[in-house]
Amino acid sequence: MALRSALEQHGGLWFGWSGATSAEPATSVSPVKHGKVSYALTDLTESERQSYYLGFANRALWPLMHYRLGLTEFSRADYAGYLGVNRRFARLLQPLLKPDDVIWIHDYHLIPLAAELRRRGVTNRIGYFHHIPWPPAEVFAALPFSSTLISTMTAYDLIGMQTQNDARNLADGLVTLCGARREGNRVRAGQREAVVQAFPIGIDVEAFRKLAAASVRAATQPVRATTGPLGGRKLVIGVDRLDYSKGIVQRLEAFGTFLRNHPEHRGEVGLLQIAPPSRTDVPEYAELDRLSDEVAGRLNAALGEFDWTPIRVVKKAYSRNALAGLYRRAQVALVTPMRDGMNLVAKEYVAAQNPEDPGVLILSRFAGAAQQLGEALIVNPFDTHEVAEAIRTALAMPRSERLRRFERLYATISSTDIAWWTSRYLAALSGLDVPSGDSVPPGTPKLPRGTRRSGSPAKPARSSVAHGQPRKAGRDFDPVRAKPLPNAPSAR
Ligand code: GDG
Repeated sequence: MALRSALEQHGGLWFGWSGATSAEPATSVSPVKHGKVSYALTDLTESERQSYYLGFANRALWPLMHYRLGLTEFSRADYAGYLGVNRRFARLLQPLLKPDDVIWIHDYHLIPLAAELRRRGVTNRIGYFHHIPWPPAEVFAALPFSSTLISTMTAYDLIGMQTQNDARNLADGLVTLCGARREGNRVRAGQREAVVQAFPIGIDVEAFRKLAAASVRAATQPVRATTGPLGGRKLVIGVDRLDYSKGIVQRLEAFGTFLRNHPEHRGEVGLLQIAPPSRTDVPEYAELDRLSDEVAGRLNAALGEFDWTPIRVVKKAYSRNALAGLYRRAQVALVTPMRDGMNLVAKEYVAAQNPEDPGVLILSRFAGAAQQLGEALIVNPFDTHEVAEAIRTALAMPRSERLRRFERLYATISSTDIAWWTSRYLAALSGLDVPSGDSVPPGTPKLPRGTRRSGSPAKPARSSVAHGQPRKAGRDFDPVRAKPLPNAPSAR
């Protein structure tokens, strides 16, 4: 979604896997134009899907990047498939490139693509963005051929990571595993030099805020349905692809511990976990599917009543509209991945809140988002007791404190929204110096429309960053004194 808006704005060519398989590998690809964007899609063969996508990308790189060595399944055949598909993509893409094209490559499925393009003589500027964590060099080194694979990163001019921690880990890896030299955020290897920098991804805050408010106003079906049977009950929400990195099973256990330790909350609150299945062909995901059912079933049987089910796990995808309304309806969001590149659900939950009566975000310290969203209740997802206590604290939090935290969080997500991310990354990819950092840029924080800062007239929010220009320092903002306008929406 982030890339679609960037491409529609600037125009360009989208190249990638169609998501389908065909019997023979394609030898060429013909772009199809829709508006300002051309799409060049290619199928994989079934054997490429198995080795490249399900195998190396999702059973080796995904767990490794999420620090899960125990789940990392390496096979030489899968690695060969991964390199082969990247080589074929380079062959298909090269004839479509124009000399002044800027090339933006996305995520861990395509790490060696720039190196393959360079081998074919492509000299354009090429950037890479890595959506998931990058582990410390000692963890990455456990992957066979780790030095060869990481060395292909030096074919990029710009490498974008979600956090400074990830950028540091990658730069360390390039130094220790392939003898690169580092100077500030530049890494040199042979004739090449790459900038390695954090670009924390954001969301379209304003659009999501509107979607959530409209969804609750219109009482869309899932919102109505969770409001009905829950009656006056409070709602704790979790939304994640069914993936072991998201900590869903540990979260269910923590909710059970909360109800055991605080029986006065039984019957008063329910956890709704939306968990659309993903990568169902990968055995580790099938096991997670089974385990999450087992844990939810066990806890519901032990703690539930005939008229109250403490945990609902729904394994299907809902519309974005419904999701936005549910976020706004929920008093608490549990975003507790064991490790996550960023986690957009955390940002969506904040964007969706009613500014007059906001809910509380509980956030894992191991989500990239925790580097920016320090006013959430930050927890260690490995500590069931700590998460259980955070649920209690969130449910009991006075409105004044919820407002104070929410205003800071909202200011952060809106000043580092998707337009900020795109413009910063594109500026850096065009060779401009962009200030480093995954914290809020200095400047006046934005608040949801309808909220007015104490002592200052209501005025329209300033637009986000301009390419690499330092922002002017804003006046200090005291969120405790902030007062919403009387006509701000109040319905949850
Ligand atoms: C990777 C990195 C990084 C979820 N359920 C439904 C649904 N969703 C949407 C959410 C959110 C997105 O999917 C999930 O984004 P996350 O960021 O939480 O996680 P990943 O899918 O693992 O994404 C992650 C991200 O890339 C971006 O760089 O933040 O760390 O792992 O937008 O709302 N959407 C709909 N129905 C659902 O049931 N419509």
